[in-house]
Amino acid sequence: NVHGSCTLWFTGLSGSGKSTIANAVSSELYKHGISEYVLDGDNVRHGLNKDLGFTEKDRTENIRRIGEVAKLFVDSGKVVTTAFISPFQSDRNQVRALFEPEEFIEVFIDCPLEECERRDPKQLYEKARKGEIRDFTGIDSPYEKPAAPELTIRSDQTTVQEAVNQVLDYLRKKSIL
Ligand code: GGZ
Repeated sequence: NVHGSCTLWFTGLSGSGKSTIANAVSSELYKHGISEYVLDGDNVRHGLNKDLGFTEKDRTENIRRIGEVAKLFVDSGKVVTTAFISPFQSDRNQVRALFEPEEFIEVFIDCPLEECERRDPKQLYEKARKGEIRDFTGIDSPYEKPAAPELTIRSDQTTVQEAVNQVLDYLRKKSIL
C-alpha cells in the first residue's frame, strides 16, 4: 500500500464535535501536502446511503458501506477521515478488519451526553426528548464507547486546535506525517 495512507475513523455522539475536528484535521493535512478526503453525513448520507435511516440495521449497513468506501480511498493512497456516530462496537470492528493494523486509526471523540445535549446545534436532542425523533443516539438508541481506540479526545475539555494537534501528533509518531 501507498505509504501513510490510512483511515482516521472518528466516532462519537451527535454534537460531540466529530465533523468540526475532522474538517480541521483535513485542512491541516492538506496544508502538509497530503492527499486526503473527508467522508461525512453531507457527502454520504445524502447520496450513496440515502436509502438508509437510523434503525440498528440501517446504521450497521451505513457503517459497512462507509468502511468499504474508506478502504477504496486508502487503496488509492489517500488519508481518509470519516465522521459518523458509528455507535456499535461490532460495526467498527468489522470496518477495522478491512484494513492493515497501521491503516486504521479509531479516534473517539469523547464528550458527555449532557454537554452534547447542552450544545444541541440542530435542536435534535430537544426533538428526541419530546419524542418527535425516535431512535436518537444517546436518548433512545445506544452508543457503545470504543473498547480500545487509538486516540481519545475529550472534546469538552479541549479546543478544536488542541484536538487537531492530538491527531497530528499521533500521525507524526506513526511517521504518517
Ligand atoms: C442519531 C441522527 C438521527 C438519529 C438524524 N440518531 O448532529 P448531526 O445530526 O449532524 O449528526 C447526526 C447524524 C448521524 O448520522 P450518522 O450517519 O453519523 O449515524 S450512524 O453512524 O449512527 O449511522 C444527526 C442526524 O444524523 N440524525 N436522526 N435518530 N443521529
